Amino acid sequence: MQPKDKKTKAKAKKTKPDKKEMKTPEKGSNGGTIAEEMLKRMKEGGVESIYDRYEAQQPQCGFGLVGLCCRHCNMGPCNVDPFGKGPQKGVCGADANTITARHFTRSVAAGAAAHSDHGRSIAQLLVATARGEAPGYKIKDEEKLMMVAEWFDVKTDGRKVEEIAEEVGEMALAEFGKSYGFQRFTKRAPETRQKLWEKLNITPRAIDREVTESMHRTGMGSDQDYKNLIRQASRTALADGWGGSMVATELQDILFGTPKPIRGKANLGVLKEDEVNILVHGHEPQISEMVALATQDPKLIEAAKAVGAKGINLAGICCTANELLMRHGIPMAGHMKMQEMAIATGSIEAVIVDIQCIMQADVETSKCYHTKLITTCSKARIVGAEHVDITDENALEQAKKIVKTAIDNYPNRDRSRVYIPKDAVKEMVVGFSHETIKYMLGGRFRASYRPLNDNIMNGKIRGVAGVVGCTSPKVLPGHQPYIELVKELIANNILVVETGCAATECGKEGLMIPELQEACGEGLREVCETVGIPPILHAGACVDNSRILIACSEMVEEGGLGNDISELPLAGVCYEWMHEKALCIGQYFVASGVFTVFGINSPVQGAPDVQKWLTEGIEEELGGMWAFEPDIKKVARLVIDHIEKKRDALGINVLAERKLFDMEDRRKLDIKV
Ligand code: NFS
Ligand code: SF4
Repeated sequence: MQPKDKKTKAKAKKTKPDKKEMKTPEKGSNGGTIAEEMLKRMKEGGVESIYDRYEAQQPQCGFGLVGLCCRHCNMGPCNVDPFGKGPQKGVCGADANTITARHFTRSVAAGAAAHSDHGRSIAQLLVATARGEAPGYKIKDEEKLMMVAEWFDVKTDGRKVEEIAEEVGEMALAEFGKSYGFQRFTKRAPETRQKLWEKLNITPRAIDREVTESMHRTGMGSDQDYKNLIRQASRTALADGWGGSMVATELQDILFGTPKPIRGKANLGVLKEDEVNILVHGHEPQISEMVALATQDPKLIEAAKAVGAKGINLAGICCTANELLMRHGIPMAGHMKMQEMAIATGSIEAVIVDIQCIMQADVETSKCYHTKLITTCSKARIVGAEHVDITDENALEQAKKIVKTAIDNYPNRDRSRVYIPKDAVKEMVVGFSHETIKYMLGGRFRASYRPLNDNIMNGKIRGVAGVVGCTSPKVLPGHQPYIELVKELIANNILVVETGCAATECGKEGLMIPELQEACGEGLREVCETVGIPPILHAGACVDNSRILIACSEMVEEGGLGNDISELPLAGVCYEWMHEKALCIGQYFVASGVFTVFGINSPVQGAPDVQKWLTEGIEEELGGMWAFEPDIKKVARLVIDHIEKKRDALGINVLAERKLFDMEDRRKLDIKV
């Protein structure tokens, strides 16, 4: 356990959110939240947690927190004093604006690299599957394959599915490294948006090129104009949102099926006392899909029974969990911040990890129990973990081996140390891909966003909010800002779409069920009841934010709500942002015209000009902008006010009032719209 020093604790408090403001009442058996309960048990058992390590880091470096630390060359590291007393320039002369903007751009590039490299591996898998080189995988959604083929100008007439899939996979791979041209999926954006990107010269080219150029421009002695740097951050982020992430989402749908509404369960209570518990954690569904298949192997189920277990129970953590849940209803144990808590139930035989958001600390936590931590991806090995290399060619075979390892480990479980909080399990309905939303709104024969647009125009639904992204230890146990936020939004008739760990957080607290209509404002409730959707829609993993982009485009295309995404009454929120991927998502939403609010702290706070540019000036250029707001109540207010501002600009607030008058008035207004 980490030593705690009262002084540092006192200082640290300043950076943490205000308790009273954010407390929500989800209770564990000891009266606190489930997280508090698990953390207490971990502490008592001498098991270190993410919060202990966070506390040990206090006070965190003030320069780093506000973006004023540069170590891009060896004349540094250099700091700029945000209070104006110490140095205002690095050794090379770089000022606060340059340092923060460079740092921001590098973070965006790292985020784009992570999502997009994930997309690349899916494209490689599609090619291997089409060539028959990836046993265990198959093409599950031919309709989507044909749709993507059309975007990629791949001929489909008279060709075999495999031929088409191979070419689509090759074309997708070319999106990463082609020498000329732009991301093909950008053509799915509204025309007005495409023209704006063209004018600003930020239409993304090859994905790898944008990441490389960002790394180049942010090195010592290159780009030193913060607005110019942020433009490159936009182009790189767009290469992810309308490129790498969209490739990942669409090709995963082709290989594993496009999600449809399905019931599932979430929270630590999904773990079973009498079954072999296997956790899959990470982001690449090609690995967890094979593990899921392996757990259904009758021979392995028999083997589990032979060691005294009733069966094999698979559960997920992080985005891998979202992927499995929305395609198969496989339960979700928790989000990023809960990975150690899941291990600390003492009930996990194996944690199978692939890439991203996997804490090195999991090695130590696993050692406190009988749990085996197994890495599977050559891109992400961890010292102290067992490594079983999984490739497209050997995935199913290796997955079976790992499942067998977990089964063999079951007799080593120390029952006296098992604690699964039983009440901690909630039902949720997931799988709202944009195709599903469209279908549910419009019906089988005329899938369409028309009913959504109409209900936004008539004011029953005020607008839409995307609530996405990470969880962070900077939000203390017992505080659930996402929960507070989404409750406030639906009460104000705002439809919420969620992805990533934010979605997990709300799902595990029982907020993703149609019955939640009770908590909605009247208009939203009426629409949700009629259409049969929950007011908080689970749209998938973080790469699936690309689904939200497409939904936005389709809303514009449907008509009545302006000519561009920036005119729609919508906003994005990522309160507990943690990973660089979140910053990249934020920037591609802003560059797509969306007002985007991040919580906790601003990464560019140390440079007032950059902060002002991102939160004000950039709106003139892009139609979207950032806000950084630590108070969750104010976050909700910002979203609601923004949505009303957009409604006013569209003239639909007027329309809603005057509709009560007579037909004459309506006719006039209809023409206006
Ligand atoms: Ni997104 Fe998913 Fe979670 Fe954040 Fe990590 S799991 S890709 S990065 S922490 S939402
Ligand atoms: Fe310092 Fe400039 Fe080098 Fe950064 S690039 S470390 S500010 S000298």
